[in-house]
Amino acid sequence: PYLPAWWTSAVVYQIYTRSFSDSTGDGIGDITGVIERLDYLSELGVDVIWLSPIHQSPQHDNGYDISNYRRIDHLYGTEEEFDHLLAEVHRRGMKLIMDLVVNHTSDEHSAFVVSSSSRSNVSRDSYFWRDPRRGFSPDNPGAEPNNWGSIFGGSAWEYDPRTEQYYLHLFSPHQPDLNWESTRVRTRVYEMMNWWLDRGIDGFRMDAINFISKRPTLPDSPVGSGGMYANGAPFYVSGPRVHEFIQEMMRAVFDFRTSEYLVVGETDGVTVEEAVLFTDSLRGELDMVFQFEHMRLDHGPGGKWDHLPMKLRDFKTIANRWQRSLADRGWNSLYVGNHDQPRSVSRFGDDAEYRYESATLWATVIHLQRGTPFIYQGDEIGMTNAGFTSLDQYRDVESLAYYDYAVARGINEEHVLDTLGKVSRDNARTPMQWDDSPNAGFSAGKPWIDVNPNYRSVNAAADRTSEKSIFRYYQRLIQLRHESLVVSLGDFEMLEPNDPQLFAFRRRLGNEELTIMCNVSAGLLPVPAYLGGPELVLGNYREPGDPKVLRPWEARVHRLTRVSPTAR
Ligand code: ISL
Repeated sequence: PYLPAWWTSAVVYQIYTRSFSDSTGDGIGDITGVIERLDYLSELGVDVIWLSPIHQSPQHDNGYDISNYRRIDHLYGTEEEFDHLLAEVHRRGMKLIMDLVVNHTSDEHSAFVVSSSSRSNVSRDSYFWRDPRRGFSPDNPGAEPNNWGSIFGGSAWEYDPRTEQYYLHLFSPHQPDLNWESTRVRTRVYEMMNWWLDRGIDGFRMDAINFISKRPTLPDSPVGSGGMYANGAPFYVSGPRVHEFIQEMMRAVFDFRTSEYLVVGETDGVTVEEAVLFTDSLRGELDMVFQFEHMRLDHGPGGKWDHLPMKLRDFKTIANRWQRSLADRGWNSLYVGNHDQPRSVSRFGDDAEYRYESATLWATVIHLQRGTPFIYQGDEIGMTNAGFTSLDQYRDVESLAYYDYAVARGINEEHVLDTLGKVSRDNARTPMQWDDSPNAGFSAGKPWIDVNPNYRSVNAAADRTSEKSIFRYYQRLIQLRHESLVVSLGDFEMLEPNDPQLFAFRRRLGNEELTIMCNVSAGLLPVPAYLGGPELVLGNYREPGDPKVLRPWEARVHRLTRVSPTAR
C-alpha cells in the first residue's frame, strides 16, 4: 500500500539561533536560549526545528562560514548543551535538522589553511586554485581567472600572494568554495554528515547545495550582472555532476538508516524541471528543495537592490507552475521568508493597519498549498522589517558590501539606506520579540543587532493574549495540516488565475474539498458566487461578513464534503 512520507503533514520552524533567545546576557542568542523556548514551539505545534549554523565559525557570515564542522561554536554554548537540546526536542516529539554548509568552508578551516600553504600540498585540489590571467599585477582587476562576480559583490576570486594564485569564492572571500570534483572532499563531507546523524539529529537543510558542481573549465560567462563582473550562474547552478554527487551522498549517508529523516536543499536558481529531478523519490536525492522564483518578484532588471513592487498575478503564476509541475513526481517546500529575505508581512502584506490580517492571509496562502510549510522565527507573531535608519545598525556582510559598492558608484546615500531598509537580510535578523521588557525579552545585555523599536506592541506575549492573535491562527493552520488529509495530500487547483487581487485555490481529495480565498488588497473585493461553501473552517475576521465580498486582506477557508453517489 502507498504510504505518504511523514513530512507531507509536517511543518518546519526555522530558528536563526543568533537572534532567537539569549540565556547568558552576551547579546547573542544561544542553545540554552532555544531550550528555554521549546515549550513555545510545542505549543505552536511545529514538527521539525531547523537550526541555522551553530558550528565553530569566525562568523563572517553569521556561521555560514564554518571552520570546524564537528564543534559547536562557544558563542552558542557547549557540546553538552547541544546534546541536551537534542534530547529536549525529541522529548517533546519534535525533530531537529541542522544546516549543512558544504558548498564552501570558512577560510579558517584547517583544510583551507593547508590548501593555501603551498601549491603542492595534498589539500591543494580541495578548493579551486587558478593562475592569474595575462596582464596581472596584484591590484589589477581583470586578471582574475574568469569574469564571475561573487554573490556578495566584487569578483568571485581572491588573490593569495603566498602561492601567487587565486581561489574561487561564490560568496565572501572568507568562504572559499570546496572542489567537489575531489573524491577526498566528498568522502570527508559524507563522514561528517554520518557523524551528525549518529549524534542523533534528524536531517539537514543543505545550504546552496545546487552550486556544488561547477563546470570544470570555469569559463567566462557571457551573462551580464549590471556590475563590473559577470553572472557565473550558468556554470555552477545545477552543474554537470550535481545529481551524481547528491545520489552518491544519499547512498553514503542514508542507506541502511531506518529513522525518519528530512533532507531539504536550498537551491537558488533551480528550475521546475531540475526540482523534479532533485525531489522525485525514485531517484534517491532530496525530499524537497527551496525554489526562489517568488523571491525575485520585487527585483528589477538590476537585481535584488533594484527594488520594485511585486505583482500578485506573477506570484500566483509561479505558485501554480510549481504546484502543477511537482504534483505527480517530487514535492514542494512552501515559504515566504527566511533569514535571507525581508520580513514577509512588510514585503507582501501591510505591516501597519492590516498587520494581523495580512500576516494571517499570507500564512493561509503558504500553509494550505500542497507541500511542506516552513515558518521563519517571528513570522508567527507578525514581526516586521527592522526599520533601521543608519548604516551603523547593519551587520550583514552582503548589505555592507552593497553599501560600499553603491556609494562608490555615486548613488545617493539616502537612496541606498532606503533600499537597505526594504531589501537587506538584516530585516529578518533582528532579535525575536518575546515581550515588552527591555530588549524585547531577548537578552539581558546589549543585543548584537538592534531590536526593532516596535517590540513594545509587536511581541509574542502581547500577540498571544490579543483577540487578533497571529500565533493562534498559525496554530490552527498547523492543526489543519495534521488532521486533514486534504491539506497534506489533496490536489491543487488555482482559481481565477488572472485576478490581480484575489488569491484563490482549491484542494481536493476523495469526497473532500477545501476552497481558499484571499483578498490581497486593502479594498473590498467582490468574489465570484461559485467560491465558498457551507462550512467556514478558518478565517481571519471574527464577524461573518457578506459571503460575496472579501474585506481588506481577508482570508477564508471553506470545506465541502460531497456525498458520493455510491454511498447514497
Ligand atoms: O540571499 C541571497 C542573496 O541575497 C541568496 O542568494 C543567498 O545568498 C543564497 O540563497 C545562499 O544562501 C545561503 O548561503 C549563504 C548564506 O549567506 C545565506 O545566509 C544562506 O542561506 C552562504 O553560505
